[in-house]
Amino acid sequence: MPTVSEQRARERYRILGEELAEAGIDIDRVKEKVKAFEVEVPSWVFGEFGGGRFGDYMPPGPARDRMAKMRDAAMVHKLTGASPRVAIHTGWDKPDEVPFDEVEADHFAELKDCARELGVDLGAVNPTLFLTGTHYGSLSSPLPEVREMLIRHCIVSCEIADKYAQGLVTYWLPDGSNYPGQRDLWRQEKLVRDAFREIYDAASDNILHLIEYKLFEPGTYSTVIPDAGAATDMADAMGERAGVLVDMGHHPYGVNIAQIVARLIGTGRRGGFHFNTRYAADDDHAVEPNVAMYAIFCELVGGGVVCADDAARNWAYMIDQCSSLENRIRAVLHSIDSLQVSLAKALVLDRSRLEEARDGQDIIPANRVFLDAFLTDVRPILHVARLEKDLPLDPVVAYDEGGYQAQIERERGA
Ligand code: PSV
Ligand code: MN
Repeated sequence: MPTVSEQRARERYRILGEELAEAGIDIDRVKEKVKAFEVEVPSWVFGEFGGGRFGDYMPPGPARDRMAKMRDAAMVHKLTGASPRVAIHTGWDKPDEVPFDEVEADHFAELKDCARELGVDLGAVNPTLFLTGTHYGSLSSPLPEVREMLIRHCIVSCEIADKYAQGLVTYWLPDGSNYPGQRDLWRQEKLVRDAFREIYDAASDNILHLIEYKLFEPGTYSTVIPDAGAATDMADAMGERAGVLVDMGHHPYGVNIAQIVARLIGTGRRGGFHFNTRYAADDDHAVEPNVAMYAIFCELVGGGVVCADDAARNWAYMIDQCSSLENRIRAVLHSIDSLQVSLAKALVLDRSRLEEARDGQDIIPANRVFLDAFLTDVRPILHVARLEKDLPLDPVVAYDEGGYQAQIERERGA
């Protein structure tokens, strides 16, 4: 016997389906795409990383070791059915007893087994290029021994991705400078390019390498890979199996990220996303289903790189957030919900009416068609998709009503 809220969800789905059918949109097809959408969660969101402000405050119940992070990630997947893989950081998720420069791929066998037993798997592998010894840079460090050690670290990360994860490696470098004159800008970039080439040549052909850019932090005057153009250029220089990773929080306010996405897709680049929201002017906050996110999903859907019939066309989708204040599990659940809302909105966009409005060369009608889909309440689609996957209607509510948070706070201490 369906519960009242289930009945209501199905009734609202039926009414919305009739409305969408008038525009020639098949609600069941939209629902199937929403069911198919997957996004990776980062292991680091569940751990002790991200503090540094507010004294030693940490959102309660942080995972104290790498296996506990997998447990939290598995809980998120259990409630959403949408996050079967966990992105890892080689340096943070190695066994504690193994020194950073002695990490080998097989040190990740146990973590993979643990993830699989919990019903998830390892996802993107992130070489950790910003730990001890990298204060003068990582792959562009003026110290050859640091560069060599980190090139090896990246090659090992590729081996981990090949042997124990999905063949996806995502690079973020802390390299940059704080003042004009501090570094020779091109020399610094050249060192990174040469290192990337060495890593690419050493890695198996199965690996997809995605290069992440960031305008600021930790460099305040320059970063070596400041924007999508630089990342694209470096990926092109690296080789065919390299592309660009877009992290929402890494742009200055006002940058049109949807336009960057449109260009990457239009020029046939391989791409990936680190989802978050830009309020932090960095990558800490949970995703909101706002217009910017909707516009991005319109490009991803229109470009056929999300929930594509040909899965090989899909970009890599990951969440990258780690607030020092929010309950992290709840925040990640909220992000996944927000991504599903944004995807569903982009899928109910009446593209033929949009084309007509565009052809009419009038500004406002096209914007109104675009906003029609944004203003559509697509939650009935999400609800029915979840019911059909035996998932709770609202993962955040289900989390708050379940006992997991109290349990981890008890077990792990405040
Ligand atoms: C850097 O700010 C970043 O966005 C990169 O993706 C890192 O891997 C992650 O955050 C954690 O520092
Ligand atoms: Mn990121």
